[in-house]
Amino acid sequence: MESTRGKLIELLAKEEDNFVSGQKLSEQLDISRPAVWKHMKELEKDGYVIEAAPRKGYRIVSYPDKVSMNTVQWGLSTSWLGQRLIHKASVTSTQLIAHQEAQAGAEHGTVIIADEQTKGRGRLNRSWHSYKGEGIWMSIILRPTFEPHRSPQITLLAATVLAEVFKTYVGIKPQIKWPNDLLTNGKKLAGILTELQAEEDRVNYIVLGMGINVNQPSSSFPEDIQRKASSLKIETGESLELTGLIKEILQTFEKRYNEFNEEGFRPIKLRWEAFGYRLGEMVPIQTYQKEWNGRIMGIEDDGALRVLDDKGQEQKLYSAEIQW
Ligand code: BT5
Repeated sequence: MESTRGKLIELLAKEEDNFVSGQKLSEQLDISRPAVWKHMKELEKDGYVIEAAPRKGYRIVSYPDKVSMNTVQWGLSTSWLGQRLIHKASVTSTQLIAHQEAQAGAEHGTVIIADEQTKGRGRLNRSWHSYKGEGIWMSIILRPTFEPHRSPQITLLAATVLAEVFKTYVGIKPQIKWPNDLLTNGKKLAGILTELQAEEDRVNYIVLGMGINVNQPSSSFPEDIQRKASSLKIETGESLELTGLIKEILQTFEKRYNEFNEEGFRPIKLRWEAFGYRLGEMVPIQTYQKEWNGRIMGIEDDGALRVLDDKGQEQKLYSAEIQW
């Protein structure tokens, strides 16, 4: 974050519990001391608690637990993802805003986040419950240079990123149900929706939506999904700070997306398989034409699901609705 305010937060954050003098801040930021003071008042409005001590200077006592463009961008160590970030209190769907922004020319890596969605959507026009302030409802605009047929790999990439963050940052090991669900103990923690705007041989843009249940108690979920949905709080017993988690997801996503560009799908495939749900098990599969039983073997180098049917024949599934 290159703004004066961003630099100010970084200077204060570097010192942690120590005070930074108004003089030093004014010199380093090349602004007057009254201007420094004005910035502090603005930070307080965003939820930062600042201590100002005569002759010592300023320090940050606590960071806001409020998602905003500033609180997410502060300290975000990405180089392209989230450099432009739009935060809204309430929207119909972040996917919709992302499409509008992309059509108006928004750059690769633009992120749209909302506290609440009134018409959050899943695949096939299903709805996605997006409770105010209890989860991460976020869409990322990507402008990849690969061919359109590779875009389903983005869903798998996003799923492995969430799995990795849940494991290392939150401390729970989730499972990925192909292609877009993150589960724990069979319950859905997060879902991914990848929408594509493409011509025959060229992707105009991708809108990658992620819905992550973070701080809901189970009573938050409506009855129809209460048995099949969970949140990180339900799993860990603790509330999580949304901004920290958003940053971690964006940073990990950028790293893995860069790796995907340089090395292709293989590293994602290996990571995906480490989290694969019911790998090696026989499960009922419903494709458009028929219902059958198959053994989930893993994914192919192009992201298709590899399944052995009951005759031992290998099948590749690309877009089937799988019930298990
Ligand atoms: C998905 O669809 O899992 C994709 C969800 C993507 C949501 C994000 S939020 C940000 C962005 N903006 C949007 O409007 N959407 C994206 P699908 O696999 O079709 O699953 C939908 C099904 O999950 C529903 O039919 C319900 O059964 C269930 N469901 C709905 N809300 C849920 C929730 N909060 N937690 C768990 N399950 C839910």
